[in-house]
Formats: sequence, C-alpha cells, structure tokens
Amino acid sequence: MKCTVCRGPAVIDLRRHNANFCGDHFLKFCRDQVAKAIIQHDMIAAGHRVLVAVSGGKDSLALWDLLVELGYEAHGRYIGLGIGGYSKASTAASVAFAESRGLPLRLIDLRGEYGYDIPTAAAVTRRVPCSSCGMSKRHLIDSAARDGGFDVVATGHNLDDEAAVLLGNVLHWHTGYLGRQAPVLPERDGFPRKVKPLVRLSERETAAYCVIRGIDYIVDECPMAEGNRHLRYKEALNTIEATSPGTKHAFYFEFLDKAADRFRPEAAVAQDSLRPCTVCGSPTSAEVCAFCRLVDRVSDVEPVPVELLRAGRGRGQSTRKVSR
Ligand code: Q46
Ligand code: ZN
Ligand code: ZN
Repeated sequence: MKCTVCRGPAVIDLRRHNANFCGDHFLKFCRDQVAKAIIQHDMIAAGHRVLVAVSGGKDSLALWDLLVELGYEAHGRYIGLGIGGYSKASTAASVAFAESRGLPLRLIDLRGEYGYDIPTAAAVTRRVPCSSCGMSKRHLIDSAARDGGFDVVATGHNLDDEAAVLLGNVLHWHTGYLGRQAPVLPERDGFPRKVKPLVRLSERETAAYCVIRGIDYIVDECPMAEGNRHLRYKEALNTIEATSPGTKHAFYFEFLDKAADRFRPEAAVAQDSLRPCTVCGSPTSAEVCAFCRLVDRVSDVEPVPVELLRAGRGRGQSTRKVSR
C-alpha cells in the first residue's frame, strides 16, 4: 500500500476518499480537513480565543492539537464527572497532554465544586447517566466560555457522532433538533458560539491522528455509555459504511446542503421562549435552569459509586442528605 501523495509506504487507507497516506501526509490531510471545515462553515475568525471542551479521549485531544497546529489560541476545559476509574484516567490523559504541550487547561470537578457526581445524579434522578452528564457538561462549558471571555467553544464531535445524531433525529423526526443540527451554533441569548471542527474526520481518523502524533488518549469507553442510543446508531451506520464507503459523509453533508434549512423555523420557536435562570442567569425555558435544579436535588447526597449503579443497585437509593 503506497501513499497517494508521495508513493512512500502508507500507514492508513481511507476508502471514502479513495486514498492511502503515509504518516506525514495523513497528518496534513487531517489539518487540511479541519481547516476546510473551519473556513467552509465560517467557524472561527482570526484572533478568536477558543475554549476546547476536553475529555481526555481521542477526539478532544486531537481537536486541541489540531487547533494549536493551525495557529489558534486554544484553551482547554475539563470537567471531572466522578465516574470512578474512567474519570481518573481521563483526567490524567488530559493533564498529561496539556503539560506535554504547555497548553492552558482548567479542571472543574463536579463533586468538589458542586457536591455531586454523575453516578449519584443518575441514581437519584433514575434517568440514564448521559442525561444529567450531557446537561452538566453543556452548562459548565457554556458558563466557562462566558466567564472566561472566550469567543467560541470547540467540541470534538466527529463525522461519526454527527451522522449518528442525525440518524437518531430522523428516525424519531425530532424536527426541533434537526433545525439546530449544524457544525456551527451561533452565539445567542447568553449561549456562546459553538463549533465542531472535526466534522470532516471520522472516529478512526482521529484515533489514527493521535497515534501518529504520539497523543496518549484514554481508549476505554465510558462505563456508563450502556443504553446510549447513539452507540447503536453508530453501529448501524458502520455496517452500511463498510459496504458503501462515503455514506456517512453524504448523509450528513447532504442533509446540511439540502434539508437542514427546512427545519430552522422549528428550532427558532424553541429558542424564542428562553429567559435567564433566576439562580445562575443562564438562558433557560423554565424559571430555574435544569443545571441548578439538578444541583439542588443531588448535591450533598450520599455518593453512589459507579460500580453499584452499574450493578443496578444504586438507583433510587442513597438519597439521604448529609450535613454540609
Ligand atoms: S461521559 Fe457522560 Fe458520555 Fe459517559 S455518562 Fe454518557 S455522556 S457516555 S460522552
Ligand atoms: Zn506520503
Ligand atoms: Zn441556573
């Protein structure tokens, strides 16, 4: 297998691009794809300060590295979710990467700063962990961007992620979500501008990027991802992609070109009813935002270890408040 560009030995084949690359040309390919996404979708302007939502996984670390390589001022923000050994390893990978590159990283610890963790929140709310987790992460990253004066938040969503979300939204005709599904969400009503510069790269490509760049990311999946529907949608798309390379790309980008605008009015209706949270001031459709309501409900509850929750013995228990 030879590199399509230099004819040297290739290290990766990209069937949807009908190309093979050596290490150097693959890294260039990744930089070019990210630069193309940024320009095509007008994601980040020159001089913008970027806040990268860092998880310690391949996507967020590759994103941070690529943005710095492309010359952007990019700071990292990591949120400690308190998911046992997984969170410890994720923190370590994030800190090690930031230190190795001399990049600014701030850690937020849910238990230390807000008095709860995700396994406990899942046990108390009796909902899938990803529900309180996703909401907490979005809220804290948005607040961090506002408080830190960042122009834009960058997240590591890749092509596989976006195609899986799109499939889920189409299967259930979540038209409001379809109207908001885009590589860029503009700043509005207290929400920062959000961009997804990895939308032109697949999961396999961000993993390969990290390996070639020597980035030590956390390989293990979150132990609480079970029951996450997006994983099943990803598997379904991978099955199709295996025999029809390029399907995910066409599904997502042709949706953006041909259909996304049709759903914008429904997303706008949902956005119109926002007002500031009476506790924290974040935009919300209720009097008190979902994050503040969650904190009020679960902070200082006796912690539920992730192992107990996974064994199905934590749900609904340990709701006794401990004294502050
Ligand atoms: S960390 Fe949180 Fe993910 Fe784990 S609990 Fe779900 S949302 S799967 S990206
Ligand atoms: Zn080459
Ligand atoms: Zn609030």
